[in-house]
Amino acid sequence: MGSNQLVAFAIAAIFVLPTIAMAAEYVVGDNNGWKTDVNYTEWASGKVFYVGDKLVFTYGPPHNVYKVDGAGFKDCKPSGDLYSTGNDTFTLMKSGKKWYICGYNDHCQKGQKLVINVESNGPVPAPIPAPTATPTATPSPTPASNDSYRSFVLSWYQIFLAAIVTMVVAAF
Ligand SMILES: [Cu+2]
Repeated sequence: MGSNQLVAFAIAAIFVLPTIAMAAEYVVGDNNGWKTDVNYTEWASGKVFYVGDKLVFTYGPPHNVYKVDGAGFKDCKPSGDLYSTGNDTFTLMKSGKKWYICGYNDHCQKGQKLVINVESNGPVPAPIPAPTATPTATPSPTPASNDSYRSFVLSWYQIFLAAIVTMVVAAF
C-alpha cells in the first residue's frame, strides 16, 4: 500500500511539477498595467507564452477587458464577456492567437489592445522517457522487506516478553 502511494507520488512529481515550475504569470504592460498610450505589441514581443501561463490585466476605471477574436481586435469591436474587476487573470488554455482589447470609448483605437501567440508546451517532453522505468522498479521489494523486518522485531519482542514472564514466574 505504501509503495503504491510512493509510485503515485513519483509519477505525479515527474509529470506535474515541471508544468507548475514552468507556468509563468505575466502582468500585461508590467508597471504600466493596462491603459492607453502603451505599446502592447512591443510589450509582447520577445516573450514566449505557453499553455498554462497566465495573463494578468491590472487597471483602474474606466478601463476593462474583452477577450475578442481577430476581427474584433482589428476593428476594436468588443464581444463576449466583460471583465472589469481591475485585476483580471486569464489562464492561457489553448495554443494559438489570443486577442484582448479595452472596450471603453476609443481606448482600443488608442492602442489599448493586445495580441499574443500561445505555444503548446514545447520544452516539457524531455523527461518523459524516465517514468516507464520508475513504476516497475519499486513495487514488490519494499513491502516485503518492511514486513519481514516488522515480524522480526515482533518476534524478538515476543521472546523478550516471554523471557520476562518466565523470570517473573520463576521469582515467585
Ligand atoms: Cu481603457
